[in-house]
Amino acid sequence: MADTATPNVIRRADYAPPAFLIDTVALEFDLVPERTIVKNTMRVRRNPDASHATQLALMGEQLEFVSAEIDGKPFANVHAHEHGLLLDHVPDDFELTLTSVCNPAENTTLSGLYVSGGNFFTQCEAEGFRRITYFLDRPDVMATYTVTLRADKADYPVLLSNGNLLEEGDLPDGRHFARWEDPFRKPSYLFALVAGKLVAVEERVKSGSGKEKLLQVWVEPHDLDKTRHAMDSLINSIRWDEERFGLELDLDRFMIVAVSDFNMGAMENKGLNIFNTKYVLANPETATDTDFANIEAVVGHEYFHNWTGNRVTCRDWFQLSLKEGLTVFRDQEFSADMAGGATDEAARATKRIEDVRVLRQMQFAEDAGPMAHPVRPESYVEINNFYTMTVYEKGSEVVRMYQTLFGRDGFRKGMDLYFQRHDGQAVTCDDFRHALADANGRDLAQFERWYSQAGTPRVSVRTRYDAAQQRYSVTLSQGYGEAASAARETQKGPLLIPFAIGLIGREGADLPLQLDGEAQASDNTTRVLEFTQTEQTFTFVNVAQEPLPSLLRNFSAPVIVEYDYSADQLAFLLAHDNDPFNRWEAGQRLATRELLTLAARAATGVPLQLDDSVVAAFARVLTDETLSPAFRELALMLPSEAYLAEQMPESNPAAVHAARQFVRKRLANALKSDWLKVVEQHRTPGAYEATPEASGHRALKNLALSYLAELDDPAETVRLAAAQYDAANNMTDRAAALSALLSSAAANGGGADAQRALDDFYRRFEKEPLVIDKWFALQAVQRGSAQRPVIDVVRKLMAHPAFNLKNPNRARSLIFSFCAANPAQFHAEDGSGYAFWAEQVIALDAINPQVAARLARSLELWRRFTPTLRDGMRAALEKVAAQVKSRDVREIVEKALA
Ligand code: B3K
Ligand code: ZN
Repeated sequence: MADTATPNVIRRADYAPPAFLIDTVALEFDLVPERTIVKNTMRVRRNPDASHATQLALMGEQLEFVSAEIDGKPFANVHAHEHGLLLDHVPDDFELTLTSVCNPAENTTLSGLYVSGGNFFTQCEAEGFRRITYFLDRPDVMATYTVTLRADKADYPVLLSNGNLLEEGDLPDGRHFARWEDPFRKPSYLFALVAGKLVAVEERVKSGSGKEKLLQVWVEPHDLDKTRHAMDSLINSIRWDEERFGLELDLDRFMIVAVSDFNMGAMENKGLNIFNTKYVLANPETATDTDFANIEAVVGHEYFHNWTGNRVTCRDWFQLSLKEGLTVFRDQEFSADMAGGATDEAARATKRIEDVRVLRQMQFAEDAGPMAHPVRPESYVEINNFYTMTVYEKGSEVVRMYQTLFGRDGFRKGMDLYFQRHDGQAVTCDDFRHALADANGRDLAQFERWYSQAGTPRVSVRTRYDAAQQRYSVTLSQGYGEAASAARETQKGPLLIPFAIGLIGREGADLPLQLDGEAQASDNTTRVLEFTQTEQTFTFVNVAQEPLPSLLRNFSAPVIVEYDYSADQLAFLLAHDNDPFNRWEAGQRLATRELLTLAARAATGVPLQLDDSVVAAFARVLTDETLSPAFRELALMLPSEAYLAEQMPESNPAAVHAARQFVRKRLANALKSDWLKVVEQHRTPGAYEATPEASGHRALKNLALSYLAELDDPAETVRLAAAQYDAANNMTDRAAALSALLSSAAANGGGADAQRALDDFYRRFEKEPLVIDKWFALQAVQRGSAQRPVIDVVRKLMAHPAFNLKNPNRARSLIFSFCAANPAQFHAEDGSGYAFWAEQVIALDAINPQVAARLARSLELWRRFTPTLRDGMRAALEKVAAQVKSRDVREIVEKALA
C-alpha cells in the first residue's frame, strides 16, 4: 500500500497526544550490510494525558518482523503490516522487546540505516527511525537510549552512537562491540549510529564552567587534511553559544562525522552530528570561499540545534520552524558576529544581504507557487517535502523580528525564559512566542499571524511633506499581491510588521527623527515603526527639509516594499544611504527596474539600450574605495535570471537572459579599464586565508573577471583568466577563472582554452569527489549558444564514468544545476529541458524519493511562464504524475497540476 495508495493528508488540527509513552530504549545492532538484526527493548507505559487505547500501534517501514516479547515472555497478540506493528491488549506498564531485520546495503533512499562507501550511517529525521526498528516514531515521545553495536572488527573498526562511550571490547569470530549511552531524553529522530573505517581529528576544550570536552571530526583517512576548518568552526560555535546565549555544551563528547551519500546538508543527532562531506571537508586547494563560509554556518547550525531542537524539541512536525527557523536565525547571527562582531555594521550587512538574497530568490518564489504554506503548515502529505525555504528562511525572519522589536537584550531574556520553561520538553511555536512575549511584558497575539498566514506581504508606502509645518507623513498599507491568492483567501487580519525607517537629507546624511507627540528627537536615526493596521500613518515633525525615505532598513520584515522611487533617487540612495543594506537594495531596485524594462523589450524583439546614468551609478560603486570589496561585489552583481523572470508578468527566461547579458556586456565594455584595475588591485598573493577581508578581495576580483569575459574582444580576458587558472593556489580563484573561460568561449566561440582548463581540472582533482561535483556543475550552468545548447553537454556528462545518480551531491551537481540554475538553457523552447527533467525525476523516484521530490519542484511555477513553455511544462508534469510511485514526488506534482 505504501506507495500506490492515495496519499493521506496529515493535519495540524488533528494532533492528539500519543496513547503510550516510551521512557527507555535499549538497542542492540548486529551490523551486516544485507541483513542487520536489531533488538529493541523498551520500557512502555500508558500516557496519563491521552485517551485509553486497547492497542499499541508502532510505526515500522521496510522491516522484517522476527519476534515480540512482553516482560520477557513471547507475546503472540501481534500483527505486523506494511507500515508497522499492532500489539493487542498490552499491559499498562511493561517491557517490550522486539526483534527485526533490515537491509542497509539495498537502502538507496538514505533514510534509516544505510551503507555508504562501505560504512554504516543513519538518517532518522523526520521519519527514518521506523526504518530501523518498530517505534512510536514521533517527536513528542522522548526516551533515554542505550545502544550496543556489534560488527566485524576489520571492516568496521569504529563504532559510534549518541552520547558517551560506556564500554568496548572484542567478541569471538573477529567481531567487536561498543556500548553507548545518551543521558538526555530525546525523540527518535535524533538517534544515530556510524560504523566503519574512519579516522578522527581531535581537540579537547574547556567549556564555560571549566569542564573538559572531547571534540572529534570523523572522516575517511584520505580526508584528514580537510578537517581543520570544520574543527575551528565547531570550537567557535561552542564559544559563541556560551557568550551570546549563555548555552553550554552538555555532553562530555561531541562528534561530527562526514559522509558522501547524504540527502541534505547535515543532521543534528545528539552528540553525533552526521554531515554531508560538502559541509565538512575543506582545504584551500579544494574548497572555495563560499564553501568555507557554508561549512562555518552549517557546523554552527547543527551545533546550535543542541539547545534549539534537541534540549527543547518539537511537539509535532507542524512545529518544525520552532527549531529550524530559530536555529537558522542563530547560525546567521553567528556568521555575522564572526565576520563583523557586534559593531562592524558593514561586515554584518554583507551577511545580511546574502541571506536576504536567498530569501527573496527562493522563499518568495515558493510563496507564489503551489507549495505556498505558512511558517507553521496546516497540513502535509510527506513531511520531508516541508523542509522548505518558508520553514527555514522565512521562519528565521520571523524570529529575527522578535529581536528587532525587543532588541538583543530583550530577545535574550525571551530565550532564557523559553529554556527555563521548556528544557527537556517537546513544544510548539506558540510556546516560543509566549516566552518572548512574557519576558518582555508584551501581548504578542497579533504576531501569531506570522505563523499561520502564507504568502509574501506587500507594504505600499505613500509619503507627504508639508514644508510649512515641517511635517513628513509616511502612510503604510499592507496586503497581498496577485500571486499570493491563497494568502488573500485565508487572510486573518493585518500583521504586526516591524518597519525600520530612516529619513535622508539633501546632503545624504540621516535627519533626526521625532514622531508627532514625542518631546524630542531620538539619538537613533533609524526608527522601528510598529505597523499593526491595514493602513497606518506615521508623522515625523520638525523635518526641516523634504527627506528621501530609507525604507525597511536592514530588511526588518520579510515583505515586499512598494514605493515609487525615481531612478535619480535610487542612485542617490545607492551613493549615500547610511544603512548599508539599503544602499545595496537601492542598487538592486535600480538594476531590477532597468532589466525588467529591457526584458520586456527583448520579448517583443525591440532593440535594447541602457541609459548612461545607470552605467554611471554602477561606476561610482565600482570605484568607491570607501566601500569594502565584499560590499562592492554584492552591489555590482545583477539580480539573478530566475529572480528577474519571476518579476515579469509572464516569465520569459530567454528575454531575461538577453536583457541581463546585454547589461553585463554594456557594463563590461563601458567600464573596462576599471574592471581591469580591480583585477590588478585585489589579488591576494601569499598563503590562502579564509578571512572575510581576503575573500572579499577575491570576490570582487573574480566578479570583475566575469564581467571582462563579456568583452567584445576576448583575447585579453582569456589571457588573464588562463593565467589566473594556472597560477591559482586556491579553489576560489581556479574555479572563477575556469568559469570566466567558459563564459568567454560561449560569448565569442572558440573555447580551446576553456577545454584545456576543463581537462586539466578533471585530471588534477580526479580523486576529490567534491571538486568533481564542481566540474560537473560549472558545465551544467554554463552559458549556451544556438550551436552548442547546454542540454547536449549535460546529456553527454550523464554518461561520464564519474557520474552516479545514486549519490545526491553528484545528481545535484549535474541535474539540479542544469534544471534549477541555468534557466535560459533549461527552458529551451523545444522542450528538451523538460523532457530531460521528467526522465530524471522518474529515474530518481525509484532510487531516492526525497531527492526526486526536490528536483520535481523545479517546475512548480509553470503557470507563470509564456504559453509555449507553460504547455511544455504541463506535459512534462503530467508525464511524471502518471509514472511516479513515491508519496514525496506525488505530493509535489499533484499540487503543481491542481
Ligand atoms: N534537521 C535536519 C534536516 C532534516 C531533513 C529531513 N528531510 C538538518 C537541519 O536542519 O539542521
Ligand atoms: Zn536545522
